[in-house]
Amino acid sequence: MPNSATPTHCPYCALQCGMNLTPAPDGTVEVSERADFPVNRGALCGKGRTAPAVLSSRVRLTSPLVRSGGTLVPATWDEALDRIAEALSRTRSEHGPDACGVFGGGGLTNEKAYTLGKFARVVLGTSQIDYNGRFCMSSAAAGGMKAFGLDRGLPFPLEDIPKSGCVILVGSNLAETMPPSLRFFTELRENGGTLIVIDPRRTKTAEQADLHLMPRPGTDLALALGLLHLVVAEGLVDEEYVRERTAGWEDARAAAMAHWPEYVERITGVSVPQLRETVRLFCEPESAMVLTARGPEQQSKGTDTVSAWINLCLATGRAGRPFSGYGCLTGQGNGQGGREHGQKADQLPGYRKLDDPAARAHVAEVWGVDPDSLPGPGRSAYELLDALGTDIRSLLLMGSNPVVSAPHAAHVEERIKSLDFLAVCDVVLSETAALADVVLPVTQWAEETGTTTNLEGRVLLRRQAITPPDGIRSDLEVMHELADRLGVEKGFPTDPEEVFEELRRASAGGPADYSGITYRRLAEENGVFWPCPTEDTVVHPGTPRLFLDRFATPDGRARFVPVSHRAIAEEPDEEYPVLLTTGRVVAQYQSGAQTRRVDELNAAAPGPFVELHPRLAERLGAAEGDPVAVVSRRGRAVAPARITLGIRPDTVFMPFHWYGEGRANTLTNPALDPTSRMPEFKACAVRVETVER
Ligand SMILES: Nc1nc2c(c(=O)[nH]1)N[C@H]1C(S)=C(S)[C@@H](COP(=O)(O)OP(=O)(O)OC[C@H]3O[C@@H](n4cnc5c(=O)[nH]c(N)nc54)[C@H](O)[C@@H]3O)O[C@H]1N2
Ligand SMILES: Nc1nc2c(c(=O)[nH]1)N[C@H]1C(S)=C(S)[C@@H](COP(=O)(O)OP(=O)(O)OC[C@H]3O[C@@H](n4cnc5c(=O)[nH]c(N)nc54)[C@H](O)[C@@H]3O)O[C@H]1N2
Ligand code: SF4
Ligand SMILES: [Mo]
Repeated sequence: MPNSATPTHCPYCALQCGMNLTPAPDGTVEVSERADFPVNRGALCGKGRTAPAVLSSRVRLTSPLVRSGGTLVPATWDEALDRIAEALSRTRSEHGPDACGVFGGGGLTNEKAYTLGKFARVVLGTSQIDYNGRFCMSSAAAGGMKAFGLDRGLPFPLEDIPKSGCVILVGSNLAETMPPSLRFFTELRENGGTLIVIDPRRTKTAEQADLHLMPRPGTDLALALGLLHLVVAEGLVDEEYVRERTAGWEDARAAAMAHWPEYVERITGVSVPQLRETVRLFCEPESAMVLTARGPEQQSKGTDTVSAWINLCLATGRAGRPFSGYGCLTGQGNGQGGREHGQKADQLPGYRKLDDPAARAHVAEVWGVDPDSLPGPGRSAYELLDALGTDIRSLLLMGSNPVVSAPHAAHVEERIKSLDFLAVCDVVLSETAALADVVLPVTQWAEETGTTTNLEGRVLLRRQAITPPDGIRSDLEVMHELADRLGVEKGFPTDPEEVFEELRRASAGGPADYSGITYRRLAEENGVFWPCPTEDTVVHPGTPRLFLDRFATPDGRARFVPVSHRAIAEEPDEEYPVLLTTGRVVAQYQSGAQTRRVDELNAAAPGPFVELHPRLAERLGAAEGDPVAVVSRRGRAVAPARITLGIRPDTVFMPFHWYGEGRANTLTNPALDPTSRMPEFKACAVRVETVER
């Protein structure tokens, strides 16, 4: 490996900030500014700056581990791989292929996600594969597909944001979750545009807003419908646009008209004057955007909620036009690419559908298998985890730590413990890996090359910058070895570029067409936006902006979807009178498996807490820092009180990055959205109590 700086991208979130990495003689890696990448122009958050720490031998796994007499002990690669292959074959012969489960992650590169989907269907022959992206942006994906016929998080580059007239940010705390992106919103305001933030908490992001609405958690659907009602009542519908570029307006209009502003005020707690002000700020400028993140999406009605926000954009002519549109701020490093190439239960590469005969035929040909041998769609992530130990007897897990991050986590932990066999590939011994029968230590990020697709749909080359320690293999090598042991000798290359070449062919002609993208182009250009088909005579430039001429539906028109307000799955009552919502803090990432192992990040965010309003704290008799218990129908969690005026008095907030007694997901409700199968992470009923210590 060279000792000079390698330009690459961050391992963590969907911004995929550009950075330079230089190995130092003492074995550490220096992170330095890479100003040529337009998303972050050199800026990094603390997680990106400290990312190499996770790869140091002090914290990472360096040898395969196998369970022996109840404990995990070091083993050779052959021993560990043989055990996995034997367990999977035994499960398959005793219980059938669908008794083997596979669980992936949106942090895996495109090459890994693609190979994992192929491994499940071709080697194991199982339909039971899904991934943690189901917990992430699946509601936005479903809403985007319904309306536009295509799901790409943002249909425009982030650089368009400052040129818009108004942006409504619904349930995103990007000042903490994507800090370098805050600049685009600051520039928006400097250019005279307005920023509206909708969040039950006064977050660092909300502090930047011209207008901050603080709805009750779980009521974004009603809020969006109330705004659309006002748009109609005030004669602000763009009739010509609706006529020419959309279908289905009448039904959506009728549904919205039932949501009177006063009724919406009662549901959401957002006053009618604030609703009117929002409509004014959104409709006055020539262009405007709505961006959603996990706040409104992680609800058991997340898909309908996204549809309601899209309806608002369509009625006002704010989609498929310059500096206007609906977008979802995807979360994980490869949250976008990870949902396109086949690790999702119902999907084949190129964002093709597993139940579409033409898609099956195309992909089966690339894979050199009979289309009829491909299994059908399987269960969604939570349903899959819930079936562990019953229908699903063995699980291969790569790129997720569900013992911390899944809803109703104590139950999920029990399900995992009841498996006949669990194999986990990870960089560190996560809480889930600690339960495994075999743990494989794999290379990650700077130790290997691969592509990711950021939240803008920009495909990027993440280059290898350092040499991995001895004794570690890549996920691609693991799948190659397992395939070989399970009787499939060909079709599982270990070279990422070779995998990408196959992915190009598999995605060709699909909605997420990568066929015109090569590693060489990615190295020369600063990423390429999909769709990027192969063209005979010219090089396709990629597609930074979607829908400007037509939407991706058969007739080119966007679809309104009529939706109506409904309650959250578990409304507060006498026994559980408070609402719990959950989310993130800037210094920790997801289940914390990686960031809890970095000293600087731990010093900044050492543990869980319960954010609550002074009025609620006073009623409880809790002072700042006192341990408080939060109890739901699923369990009890304890963490110190953090008292703030920046939260609704009827709501408490917990970040979900920790295991143990402060694990937020002990409490959360696995009620699923009927379309996206997204769990209701953002609202459940709890009671809060003081704890004697
Ligand atoms: N530091 C850090 N950054 C991350 C991550 C991380 O774990 N840590 N994870 C990455 C990933 S995978 C993702 S998905 C993104 C997530 O990025 P965000 O969506 O910004 O993160 P969250 O904190 O989950 O939720 C955002 C906000 O939603 C609000 N909220 C809660 N309930 C509701 C509600 O009912 N309605 C509305 N409108 N808002 C509500 C919360 O108060 C919170 O401020 O972040 C990415 N970046
Ligand atoms: N209460 C609550 N729960 C939530 C959420 C919430 O807002 N509230 N948000 C949900 C969301 S949006 C998400 S995305 C999930 C995320 O939650 P998880 O799915 O648990 O995600 P991570 O913690 O990122 O776990 C990734 C694991 O893969 C490992 N890893 C990293 N890179 C690689 C690799 O290349 N190969 C392999 N084999 N392993 C690798 C890491 O070390 C880590 O152990 O949590 C969800 N859970
Ligand atoms: S904002 Fe996201 S991509 Fe950028 S440095 Fe931080 S974690 Fe990495
Ligand atoms: Mo996510």
